[in-house]
Amino acid sequence: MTQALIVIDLQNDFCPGGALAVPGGDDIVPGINALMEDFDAVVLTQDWHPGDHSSFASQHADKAPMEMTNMPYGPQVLWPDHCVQGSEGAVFHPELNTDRADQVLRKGFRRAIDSYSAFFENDQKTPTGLEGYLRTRGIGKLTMVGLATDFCVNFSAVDAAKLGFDVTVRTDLCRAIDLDGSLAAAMAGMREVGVSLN
Ligand code: VGL
Ligand code: ZN
Repeated sequence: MTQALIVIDLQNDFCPGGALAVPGGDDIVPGINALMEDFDAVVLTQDWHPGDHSSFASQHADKAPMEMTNMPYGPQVLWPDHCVQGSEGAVFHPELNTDRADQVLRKGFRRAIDSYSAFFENDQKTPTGLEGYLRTRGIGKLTMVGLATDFCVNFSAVDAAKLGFDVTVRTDLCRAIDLDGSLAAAMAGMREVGVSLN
């Protein structure tokens, strides 16, 4: 079966020094570059928000980063401004081997909807198109790595498993935000839908 490595959001803003830095986010880059050798296909995802994105706390009066709000599609964490389209923070980590990528999938570009998952936006029904890309290439087995374990990796892995892909998350090549128990919840949620956690 054709296998793809899906590298989630390895961008400057999620690495130390970035706007939404994930602790140790850059430590995983060499291991991910090495792992690319083992795959038929490599897909990179890129968080790609307009400057006035509704997931930014700065767009909500009286809200601070990491607080919750209610969106028409459900509860949403409010983040510091990050991965703004065309900004340095949205660029991939400089050491990531982007040359090896067959496909770069941008997500979170609609102002009104966040998109943690590489497959569906946070309304859980607007597709990004990645499912079609993978299926039309005959790819059935996915390995996921990147940032952050408990948000974009988690949502991508759960959606992929629900869509019927065989999914492994290499947790040693992921790093977490871990907000109010989100990492433990993510691990349990991924296990529940049959994601292999290695
Ligand atoms: C992410 C929060 C906001 C992620 C993206 O890549 O996990 N987290 N946007
Ligand atoms: Zn984002």
